[in-house]
Amino acid sequence: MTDSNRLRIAIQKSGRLSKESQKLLKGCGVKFNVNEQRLIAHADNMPIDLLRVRDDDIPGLVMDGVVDLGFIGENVLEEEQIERETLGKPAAYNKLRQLDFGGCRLSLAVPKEFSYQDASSLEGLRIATSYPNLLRRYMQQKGITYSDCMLKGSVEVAPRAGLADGICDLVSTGATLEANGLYETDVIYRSKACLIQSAEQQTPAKQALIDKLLSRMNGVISARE
Ligand code: PRT
Ligand code: ZN
Repeated sequence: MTDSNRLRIAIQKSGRLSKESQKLLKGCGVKFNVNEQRLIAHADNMPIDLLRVRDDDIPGLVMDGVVDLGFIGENVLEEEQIERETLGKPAAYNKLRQLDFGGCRLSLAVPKEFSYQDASSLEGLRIATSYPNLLRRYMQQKGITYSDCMLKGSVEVAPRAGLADGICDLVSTGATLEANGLYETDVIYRSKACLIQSAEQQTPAKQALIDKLLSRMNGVISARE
């Protein structure tokens, strides 16, 4: 049984957001030790439990009210929100703040040989992506018809493998696109990590703890700007 008096915070178990999320919480004075084998880490000095999960699970855990707070990339958050709205599942949350890590962009990219003039050059292409909802939203705004090819990984090799004409994937330095003979044509979404809270009513004690953490977080982040 989980103790509902303790604040539950979901963080990525391992990956690009994991270390920075833990560092930020520690900077806010939360004392905890992570055991790599364990799903939950209990804070020693505050009534806080950290749930260590795949990043893709974090928006749903917050939107379903299973956890109170979550550290997540805006790209994953918004993709899941559109997905849930389409399926009629709970999709509400409050964004407490954007964070100063996890920066990247979701971009369209095509092979070097492809001649691109503007977004209409993408008409009729098959595009490989792990973000079908954000891609659809962008293409609808531009009035472009396309087909998609859903891949959870190795998106950047899809054109060379003959699975797709182009891709829609996350980019930070651009080295992965370059290494795969692709170039970026359209930035469709700019993302950073953010802290979100469940839309459910909190007890006064839990809300006071959330407010305290947020105020400390604002201090930590502005001190490192
Ligand atoms: O295991 P789990 O499901 O939790 O992790 P994951 O593998 O799904 O995610 P992870 O850890 O790779 O990324 C987590 C979050 O970090 C993403 O959702 C983004 O919000 C953020 N982020 C920031 C990035 C990048 N930068 C990034 N560069 N996520 C992925 N990439 C990948 C991109 O997919 C591509 O393969 O890095 C490659 C491109 O990088 P460059 O530098 O070559 O352009
Ligand atoms: Zn993931």
